[in-house]
Amino acid sequence: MSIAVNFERLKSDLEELRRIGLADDGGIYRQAFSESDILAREWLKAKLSEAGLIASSDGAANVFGRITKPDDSPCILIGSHLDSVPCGGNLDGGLGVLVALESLRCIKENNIETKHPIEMVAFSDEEGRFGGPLGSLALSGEITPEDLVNAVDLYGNYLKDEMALHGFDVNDILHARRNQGMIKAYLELHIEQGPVLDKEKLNVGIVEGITGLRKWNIRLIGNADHAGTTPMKMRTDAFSGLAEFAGEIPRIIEEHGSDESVATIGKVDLFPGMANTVPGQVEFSLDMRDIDNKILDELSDACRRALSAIARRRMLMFEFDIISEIDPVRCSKDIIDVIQDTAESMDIMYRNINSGAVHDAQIISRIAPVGMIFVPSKDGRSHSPAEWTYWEDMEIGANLYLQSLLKMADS
Ligand code: HGY
Ligand code: MN
Ligand code: MN
Repeated sequence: MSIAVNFERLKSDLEELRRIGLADDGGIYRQAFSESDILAREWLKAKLSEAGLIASSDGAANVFGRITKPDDSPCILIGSHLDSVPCGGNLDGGLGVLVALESLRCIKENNIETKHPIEMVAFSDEEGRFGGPLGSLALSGEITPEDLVNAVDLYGNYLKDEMALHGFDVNDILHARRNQGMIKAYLELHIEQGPVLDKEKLNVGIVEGITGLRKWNIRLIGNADHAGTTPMKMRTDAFSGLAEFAGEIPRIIEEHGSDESVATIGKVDLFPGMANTVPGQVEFSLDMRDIDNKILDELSDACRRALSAIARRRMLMFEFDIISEIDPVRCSKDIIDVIQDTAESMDIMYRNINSGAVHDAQIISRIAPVGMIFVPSKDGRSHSPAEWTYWEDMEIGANLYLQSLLKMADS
């Protein structure tokens, strides 16, 4: 192996990053455009400058780092994201960003000249607090002025206001688009966030397909009534509608989904939310995924039909907003081959794998070929303080990433 990552340095970076947004419950709170998310971006920029790399950011507040000054030659883009879900883990996105940083530092320190320039990125709002993966959507030119006006989180905070709090103008997002052809390829290292690699005691997963996603915000509206005086038969109880739908999900997946289909109700708000009042309205999120787009369409259609039947039967109003629709994608076969050959030359135990999580790579695949390297998640846990990857797996994954990157940058 020509050069290797400085793993002690990578570990200490991870430890420093973990302290940004760490709460007493052990969770990471680096939601997009929160104080700690902004701190993490500033911290990364300082790390880039400390390493003598050229730090910059764009209108979507994506943070970039390069060894050489930007010119008009297509680059190999590498990176991931620093934002997290509330009470999340430090490795989801953070590991990919820091392995990209470490790769750039190694290449610079060893004075390696590559045929194609390499640029790293920490994308904004990959977790989709305000809808979809904002930073990569902005880079691929998919954000419109209308998206910017309406971008709001599940608590009613508008993107434009959250960005303005930190001196960003939401309209600058429209200038973040990279011209077609300016990205030759994209490589991302990420934790698997699932149980497969850990169960099979493998060091690495080489990603073939990345799941598609349909994310809705749903309202069922009935009447708020007195909990004591309203007979059961006279109620239009919105929560009962949700409860019935939640019970229907396993049947809907059995009849319309596949073994890779998942559906999650992650956030529920009841109105008026009092113990002695029949809930007049319920607002909840629905996150549906599958690796096959046709199945995903059938799954979402079946959910829509079930919800309208339940609403009709219970005399409820049913409304839903589509928050995000991301199609499943295949990673580039050429990049998979490069990673595979490199893994074999390094005697790394790997398997090819599909991703049940969505990633910035999915969005970037619309403008460039992409590849992803997974490292195992202990017990498959993620989006939780239990998220962890053994140090040796991180080091093996980081070195595979660096060697694969060097091949891509000279191909
Ligand atoms: O939702 C996801 O799959 C990713 O963590 N944003
Ligand atoms: Mn992630
Ligand atoms: Mn995540």
